[in-house]
Amino acid sequence: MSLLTILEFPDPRLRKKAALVQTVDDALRETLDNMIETMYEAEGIGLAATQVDVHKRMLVIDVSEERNNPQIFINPEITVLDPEPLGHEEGCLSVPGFYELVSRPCKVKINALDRDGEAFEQEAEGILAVCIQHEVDHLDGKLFVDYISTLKRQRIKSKLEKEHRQHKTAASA
Ligand code: QAP
Ligand code: CO
Repeated sequence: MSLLTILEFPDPRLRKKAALVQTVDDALRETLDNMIETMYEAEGIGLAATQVDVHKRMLVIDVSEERNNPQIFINPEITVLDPEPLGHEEGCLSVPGFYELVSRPCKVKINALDRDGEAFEQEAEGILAVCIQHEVDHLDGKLFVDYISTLKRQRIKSKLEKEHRQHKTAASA
């Protein structure tokens, strides 16, 4: 297994729309395993393929306390079961160090394929519902910062751009 590089906002590649997965094969499973390893190493609860510059509709999530329940969703489709807004403080491995309150439907159903390419259906509430909606947004080129004010988003963008410049300078010094 190997760690993948996580793209950071405002990288334009985070805005690409991911394509449907046509076949679930060993190569795809290897990428998914690398995504799970990358998510654990970065101490995240969710990671979408878009974030590692793979523009296929798949994502990994582990919202368990013990960090031993990785879930894979290939070609996920969300149906809202209860539109009642649930407000949750969100962060993102692609927006490191920033957290903002975002409201989303509180209960959803997900239809997806598992690592064997078998279709399954799952209902989600609470943090899992938030996380799945956040990750599926990535596959459509959307980030949680798109839900906050332009001013806040601009501030986050400037701070991360400054960090990225400093890292580049440090690397070449
Ligand atoms: C999406 O986000 C999410 O800034 C997954 O320094 C987040 O795993 C869904 C992370 C919150 C629901 C609620 C962020 C790690 C992880 C950071 C993540 C950081 C280190 C974010
Ligand atoms: Co994210």
